[in-house]
Amino acid sequence: AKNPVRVLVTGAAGQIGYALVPMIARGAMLGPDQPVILHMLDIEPAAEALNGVKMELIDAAFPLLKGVVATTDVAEACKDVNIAVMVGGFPRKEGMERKDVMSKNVSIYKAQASALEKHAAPDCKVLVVANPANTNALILKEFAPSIPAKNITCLTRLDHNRALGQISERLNVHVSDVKNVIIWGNHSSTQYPDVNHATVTTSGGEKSVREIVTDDNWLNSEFITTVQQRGAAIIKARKLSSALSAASSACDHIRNWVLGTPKGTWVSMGVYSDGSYGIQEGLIYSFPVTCEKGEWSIVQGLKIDEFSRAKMDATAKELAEEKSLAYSCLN
Ligand code: NAX
Repeated sequence: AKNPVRVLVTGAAGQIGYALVPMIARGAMLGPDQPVILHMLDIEPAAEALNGVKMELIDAAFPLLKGVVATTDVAEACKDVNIAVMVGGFPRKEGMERKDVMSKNVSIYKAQASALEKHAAPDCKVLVVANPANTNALILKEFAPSIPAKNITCLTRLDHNRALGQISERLNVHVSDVKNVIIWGNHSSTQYPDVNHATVTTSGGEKSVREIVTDDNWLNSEFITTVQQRGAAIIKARKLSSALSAASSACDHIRNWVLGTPKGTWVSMGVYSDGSYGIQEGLIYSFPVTCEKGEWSIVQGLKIDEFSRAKMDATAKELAEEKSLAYSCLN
């Protein structure tokens, strides 16, 4: 039998945490034959609720779940973890300045970077979910210099899956027959959901989405804004932000990263830019990637038209601004 993998979930007493931990314990993240030990971290005010989640995990009697650590101690939470899913953070509250929210998250991610660096397994893979996800991941990278930059990523897979979902609804095809959309940039409303390379599998073979969706106007405007604004639409409907879809996408992100992407398919991940597609180095930016043997690589050589270029640069500009704001919080 395989040795258990230790998976950290921070903010585990929150709503995404509550949806995510059972998925991990069922094998949705690492596969149906991979035992796991869950490490759950939250802060003191949520300690009792966190313990309640631990009780429920025990009560669910998951065959793959070989242990549960529930703690408010960051060092204990990070001890020997192989995967870290960072969901905990400080949410923006009404009337708060952007800088104040950034400042809170910078200090959280700075401290948790050090804890991961000291206590996690040396090859630990990190996924940041908490917003501002790209910039939190960047801070984590800066303050955990011994963790390879390629091991630190942020979640844009939810946006990617939302884009697949919109195409599938529009064409009335199954979502698993749609692939190779791209989310470029920031996990924010400036993200650019790009369908120029996306395809649909039909009875007549693989066709480009541009070819099948003849309404360019829909693809160039409503499709993009629907994906960009989907988080807000969920809040409006549920009075709570996305949780099950965020949790499921976090599992997809790690599963593809660790176990690979299918041949001919790419996914979107927020990763440290190496300058590909003219995106400045030093930002965590969402790119199309394929994964093999536990490593992602950015899909190269895609043709970028002027419309896309402008949108890709606009979201990079926002990330550069977030980065300066984050750095100004360090002083
Ligand atoms: P909740 O407020 O329900 O849960 C957050 C949890 O984090 C709480 O239990 C809180 O006590 C805990 N926490 C706060 N500070 C912590 C710290 N320093 N260490 C450990 N835990 C800490 O929020 P939820 O709806 O679960 O969302 C979590 C985060 O995901 C938010 O930042 C949210 O904005 C972000 N999202 C990111 C998405 C993405 O695609 N990247 C989509 C969904 C979601 O909006």
